[in-house]
Amino acid sequence: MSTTISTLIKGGTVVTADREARADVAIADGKIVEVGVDLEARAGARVIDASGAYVMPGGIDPHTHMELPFMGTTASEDFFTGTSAAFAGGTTMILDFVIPAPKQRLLDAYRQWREWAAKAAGDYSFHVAVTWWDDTVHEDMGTLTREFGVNSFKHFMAYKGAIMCDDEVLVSSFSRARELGALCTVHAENGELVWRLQQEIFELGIHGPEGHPLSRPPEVEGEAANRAIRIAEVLGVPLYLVHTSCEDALQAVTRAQLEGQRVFAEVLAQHLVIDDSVYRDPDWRTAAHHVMSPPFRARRHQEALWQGLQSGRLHTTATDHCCFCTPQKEMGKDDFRKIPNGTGGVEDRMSVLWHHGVRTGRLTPSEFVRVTSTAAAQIFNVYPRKGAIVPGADADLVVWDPSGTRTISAKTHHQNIDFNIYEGMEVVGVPAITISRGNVVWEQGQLRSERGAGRWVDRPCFAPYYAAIETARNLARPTAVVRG
Ligand code: URQ
Ligand code: ZN
Ligand code: ZN
Repeated sequence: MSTTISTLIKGGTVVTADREARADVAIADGKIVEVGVDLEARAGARVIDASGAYVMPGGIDPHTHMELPFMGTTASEDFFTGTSAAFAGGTTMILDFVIPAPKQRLLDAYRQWREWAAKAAGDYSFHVAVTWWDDTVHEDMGTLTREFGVNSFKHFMAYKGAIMCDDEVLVSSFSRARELGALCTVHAENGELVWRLQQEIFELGIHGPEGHPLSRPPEVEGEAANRAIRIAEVLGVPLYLVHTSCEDALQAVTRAQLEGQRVFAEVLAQHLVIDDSVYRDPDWRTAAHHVMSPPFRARRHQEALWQGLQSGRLHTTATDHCCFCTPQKEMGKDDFRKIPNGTGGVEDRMSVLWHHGVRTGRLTPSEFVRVTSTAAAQIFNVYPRKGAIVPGADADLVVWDPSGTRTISAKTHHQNIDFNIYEGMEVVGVPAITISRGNVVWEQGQLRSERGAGRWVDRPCFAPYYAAIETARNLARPTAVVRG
């Protein structure tokens, strides 16, 4: 049965994670149906002229927090406005987070987040955070993997007194993830040290946003990264570190990877290009708007992160898009510990990475596709449905104009936040057209997103693969020689 091609993207250079070549892309019923040279458009099909442009898989942002209730307020970006802004930046799928309150059933929290996300314009999936432990958590993790398409569980090692996991929770949850073949992800900062440093710094009389990075030095992230990696190693589970922000954490990741441990790591676009001088800005609002965790670091960490990305030790890029407007940030006007942590950027990630990554020669176009889309699809097991340009894949595509320019600004962005951490940054490389499951949702500066058009994306577990590999690895370990 020949499918009726609805859209034909002609004349572009198709770029995937492993190659770039001149090719046309035919779309029907929301799927890619053919990729080849000089494809013919059927009568009635829309033809998109992509000559001079790249045709890439739609971006996947593996780390966002739309409408997150956090630190006494709720993030200002919701699932509709956030996935719409993502389209404007070339991103067609987000992986967000269900974050249960301590003692809240994971399943109840999951259902709540699914209700919130029903308004999404773009496709989405959820990591589910384990913020406490008892038998119901053990049970719900199983139900979420078997019946609800969840294959990743998040652990915050920071945020003491709120959602922080101690080692007991980490060990219980990582062990359960191993049984299920699910992936463990961590926010690696030592929450006890942060808590102590926050008190000491505040008592010294430092109450402004400049106190925030002082309470979360790189060592605090390095310790937690190493601890999570070692726990994962002993338990024989793969691990994914979110927002790796400094050399200290990257060194822990590098050591483990060199020893053959399966450790994936993510870097945020903003940590690659913004440094900690923002906290010394005389305008309180500017400094407060950059309060996120881990904080922006001294410039020397950025080169290490770029090297990590170029060498493949950092696999994915994300944004941790968690927006709080100025009045919300002012909740911490007199106490930096009360400034809601989070920054935006879901609309800017791909242009920032193209401008600072591809145009500087740090990344090839294919590496750009890998770190903005394909790696996340593969790690979280939605490839090749997502992150690929092959027949059968969802028609999530971006027609990328490598010479288009944009000056990033809160005055013109589509994100629901009154500040932009990249304010004034001039970038070269912009999405001309974004296509979500075959629908043109962004074209020449016009958003055509539709409330509720986004779909939940199931993510199957890896059980047979990881369990087998890790078991083999553990069995291969030299057994201790007990001397008589
Ligand atoms: O820690 C996170 O990832 C969430 C709560 C967003 N906030 C942040 O500062 N990164
Ligand atoms: Zn985090
Ligand atoms: Zn986050």
